[in-house]
Amino acid sequence: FLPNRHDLGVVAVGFSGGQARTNSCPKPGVDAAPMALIEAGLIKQLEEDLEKKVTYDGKVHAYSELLPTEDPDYRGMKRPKFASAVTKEVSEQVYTHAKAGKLVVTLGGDHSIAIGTVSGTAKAIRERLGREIAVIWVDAHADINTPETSDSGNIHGMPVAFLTGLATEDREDVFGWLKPEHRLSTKKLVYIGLRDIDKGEKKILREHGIKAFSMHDVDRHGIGKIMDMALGWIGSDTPIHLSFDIDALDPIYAPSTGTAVRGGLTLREGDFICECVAETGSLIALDLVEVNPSLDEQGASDTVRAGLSIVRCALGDTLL
Ligand code: B3U
Ligand code: MN
Ligand code: MN
Repeated sequence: FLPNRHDLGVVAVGFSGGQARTNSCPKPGVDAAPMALIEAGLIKQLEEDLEKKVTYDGKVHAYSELLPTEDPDYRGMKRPKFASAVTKEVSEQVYTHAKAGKLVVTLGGDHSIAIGTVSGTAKAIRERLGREIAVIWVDAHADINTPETSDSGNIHGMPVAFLTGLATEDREDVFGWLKPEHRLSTKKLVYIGLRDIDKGEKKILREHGIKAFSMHDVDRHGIGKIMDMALGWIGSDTPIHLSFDIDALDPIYAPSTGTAVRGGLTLREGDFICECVAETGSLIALDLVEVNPSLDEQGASDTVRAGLSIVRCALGDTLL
């Protein structure tokens, strides 16, 4: 039932509007990540070392044609119209690949783009296989704020709320385009790596019984046991969308990211998560987000290299 594991669709999303500090001054750089990853050899490695067939339009999409003339805060969200328009477009791009039976790799961009990627695969897999997807969200943060619980108004802290329907909006130009077929069940969501969660988010996680493995859990059980439990929760033969925020890794390994939090996963733990998902044979999509090569110049190449490793491991690169 799964996509052909050797047939990849790559989407490069140069979008940083989901972590705007102010309307006029977003924290720049995260939109440069796809090019940095590709220049470091990502596509080449997939094609040559991993022998994948890669469909890629050769572009890093900036979606500047979607930039609204005015984009005032709405329900506390910053740049809501632009983020909505971009993620809607990403959703259609990802949907097209997934519907055609491809495993979709999306290079971000900030994590708001997952509103597009997950909604795209959820819809495609429903139509193609009549199945609900599961999502493994690897991140220091839960990204499950609703517009009302968010302190920052940054949409990259909200994608999971919109995807699960915990946040909804009627306005078509502010995520109202998200329909039931795009959505993800809170029961099919598993977090790994959490260590910086807002008060409102904790309440949401608790009240909805969402499965979450924090760094405390990783320390207690070890990453091997965590992966057994995470995959056990999802159940075998369930299509898996892996959304990997590079800030899940400890800043020692991935310093170049917008909101680094100490005490994270080691590089090996990050790779191991991806290898375990690859072994299931159920991976349908991978997002790699929040790499920001312009922050911490020294660490940028380490961070890009860590990102490359994550992608290779998720796509089944093994030593033997
Ligand atoms: N929870 C905070 C911080 C945050 C979430 N995601 C990132 N940072 N990268 C917020 O803004 O919602
Ligand atoms: Mn994130
Ligand atoms: Mn994060």
